[in-house]
Amino acid sequence: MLSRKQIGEYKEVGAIVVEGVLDDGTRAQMKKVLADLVEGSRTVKTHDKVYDLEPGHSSDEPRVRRIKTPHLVHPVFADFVRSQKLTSILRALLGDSVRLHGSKLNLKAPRFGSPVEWHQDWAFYPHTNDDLLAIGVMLDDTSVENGALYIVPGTHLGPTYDHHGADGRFCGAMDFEAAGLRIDDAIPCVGPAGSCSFHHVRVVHGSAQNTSNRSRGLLLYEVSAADAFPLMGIPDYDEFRGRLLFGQESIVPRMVDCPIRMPLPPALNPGSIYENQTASAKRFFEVSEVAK
Ligand SMILES: O=C(O)CCC(=O)C(=O)O
Repeated sequence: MLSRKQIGEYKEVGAIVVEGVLDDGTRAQMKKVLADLVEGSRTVKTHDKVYDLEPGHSSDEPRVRRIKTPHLVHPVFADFVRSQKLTSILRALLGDSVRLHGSKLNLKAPRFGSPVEWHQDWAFYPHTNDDLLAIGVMLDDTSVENGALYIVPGTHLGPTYDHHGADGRFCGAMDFEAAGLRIDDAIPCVGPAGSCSFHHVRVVHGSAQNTSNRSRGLLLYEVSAADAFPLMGIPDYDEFRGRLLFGQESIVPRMVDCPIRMPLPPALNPGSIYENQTASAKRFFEVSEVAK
């Protein structure tokens, strides 16, 4: 499924986009499940185990920002991450044994879908080695206008930046300018619906508000080499084991020397990244009145 060139690009840039990974039938099924979930949010008043809500959400006008852990919400999302096409790509990028770390589905509805401030996933969940990545499954045609994910090439080989701009507490966002990064260097992960982006756990990324009249659904799976162990611990070992996608489990963590900052003290506003980032002293992406 992946050429040598694509694997080389992933290693050098820190991200690639592969078209045609999700078939139209499964995508239609996912969109239907999603539409039903959004409809079901009319009775939901505040963030819960399934829903993360946009500001202004109401029963008359449901505004859902994220479906949390979709692989636990509906089998269509649990099955796809184990599909043959996807696992063959993961094998090429992460090796023969791979575990699911987590999943989320960020919606970005037309006009008001929220931005996600610049960050590195590694700042949220450091492991004993950095063979981790996030898969972004594009449920819609994705362009700059409807809020594509931007990455800064090569940053997966650099420092782990401070994500503690809330009086020293973790806030899930970094100071892009203080880090010496330039917006002009960032590149969008765009593609037709059914494409998948694969971004390294240490690459700097973020995305703007959806300013178009088209939705932008991005189904994210976070995955790791099976011998990468989370430094924040394993609350439930049986649950951890159950997330092995393929290959062999191991109790021998592989350690590599790479820069780590712990997400501690924990976020003032716990919950999703959107909530964590509200405590950040600085914001880089604009939010229009309609989205406030
Ligand atoms: O939905 C997006 O555009 C960005 C998602 C992301 O980086 C995250 O949720 O960690």
